[in-house]
Amino acid sequence: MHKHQLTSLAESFLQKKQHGHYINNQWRSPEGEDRIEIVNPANARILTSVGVATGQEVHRAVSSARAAFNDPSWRRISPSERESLMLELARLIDERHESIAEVLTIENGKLFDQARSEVRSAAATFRYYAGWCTKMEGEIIDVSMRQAPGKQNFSFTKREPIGVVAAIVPWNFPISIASWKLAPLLAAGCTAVLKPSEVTPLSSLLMAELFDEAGFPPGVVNVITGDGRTGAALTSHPGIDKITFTGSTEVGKLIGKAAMENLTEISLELGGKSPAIVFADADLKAASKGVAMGIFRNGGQVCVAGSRAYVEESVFDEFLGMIKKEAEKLKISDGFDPEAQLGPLVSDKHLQRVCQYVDLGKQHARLEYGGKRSGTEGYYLEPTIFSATENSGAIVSEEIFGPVLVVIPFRNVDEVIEKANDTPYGLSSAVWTADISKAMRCVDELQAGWVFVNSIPRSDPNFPIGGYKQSGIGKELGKTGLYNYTKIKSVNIVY
Ligand code: TXE
Repeated sequence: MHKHQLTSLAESFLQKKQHGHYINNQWRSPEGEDRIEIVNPANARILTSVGVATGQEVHRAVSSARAAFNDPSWRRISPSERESLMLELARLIDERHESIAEVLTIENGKLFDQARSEVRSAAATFRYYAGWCTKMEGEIIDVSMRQAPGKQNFSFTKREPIGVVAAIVPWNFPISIASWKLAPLLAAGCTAVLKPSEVTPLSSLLMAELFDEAGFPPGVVNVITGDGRTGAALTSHPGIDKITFTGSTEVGKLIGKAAMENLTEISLELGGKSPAIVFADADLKAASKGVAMGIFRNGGQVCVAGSRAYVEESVFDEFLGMIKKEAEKLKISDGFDPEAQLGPLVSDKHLQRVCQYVDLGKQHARLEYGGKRSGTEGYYLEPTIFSATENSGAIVSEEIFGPVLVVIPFRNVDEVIEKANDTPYGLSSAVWTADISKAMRCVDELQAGWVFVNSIPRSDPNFPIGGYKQSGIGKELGKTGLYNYTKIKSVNIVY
């Protein structure tokens, strides 16, 4: 691993042998016996451990969020004061971004530059939603309810915070996904229990104290650690008003069932198998760079990764050659190597899973590039490219969540739209073409929550994200993301 001089904050944080839960603005040692070891994926060394919040601890965190929600110091705070708290939080995140990014690179393996942008983008998301605190609106509505002679209706709706939110986050973008949930829910006036992934809880724990420092009252944001058991205890807790989850479709369905038991509202951002469509008339150089970045960025551990590239037959061989060249150029190394372009996968378990897909792929597709582990320590995999003629088989239909691309030829727009839509997922898509008519047909007919034309899919705080079909329920970010955390009260006054 490349040498990197850690900031003193990250260094002292990482020296702790064990981390507790952050409840009511206080650190609490884990009560149960279970511990989860956190491993550096770049060298497989154990960093530290965290607790697995028990039912009792989950209850304490939910109760603390409930008490904070009911407390006038939060409930009656003015929108502009809430805005100031969020702006201060964003400032603190920016100020500490180096330290949070260092911890993120060490626990997740991602490139340090990308970890820094992730943390800064979280600050930007808090800043964006800070602006919404003062812009919450209801509507005045004309109704026809009959009243006694001389009496009239005055009807309106008001938006209220939904209440206590359980926010469950995966390991691929722990800080930005946490901000996609915490920023809008705080802007709406809710309180939260955040459960980061058991694989990457440290960066969220390092960020936890900033809420206190920014001036949020105790209990507004609580952070508890644990695995699926903690997640299940949290999502089935009757004191939760809303669950927001990002993770696998499989767990999303379990959460949906748990939510129905208590009729808790849910937003789910789940898996994807997103197409990248390249027409022969596209700028092939830009498209090959875009397609490569779309699947190899963050080691392909991206929910919107373009893992199926459909390439028009007449340029198929040429484009495949270009993509292979892009893969060849990638320097595989740990996140602190300033020249690294592809870091390790997040864990040994995940590497094994991705490798199984590579083995399956060899049975029905042609391995064009990569496919092997790289280096002598850590969880590195070469960028991997398959070509296939059939639009089926595990590597074409299942989410791999690694740097594995399958390239498939097509003849015309009808065929490619049918192939691209032939999946249970519908999260994202990319289309590369110089022909606006082809682009607009794809925009209209692709069954995906995101369509990016002539660029790789990228997020923006003001740009809603969320899947069609089995890629999820609801949207995050933008105004829609804010309204996720509100409920509408309809009021009629007779006068
Ligand atoms: O996800 P999980 P994992 C996909 C991707 C990846 C696969 C598995 O294909 O390879 O999922 O990753 C918590 N009730 N995505 O195992 O299991 C868990 O502790 C409540 C796509 O990390 O879904 C963690 O905090 N919570 C995705 C979170 O759910 C439960 C990003 C996600 O874990 C729970 C990540 C339960 N029963 C993985 N079981 C994307 N859309 O970006 C687990 N959890």
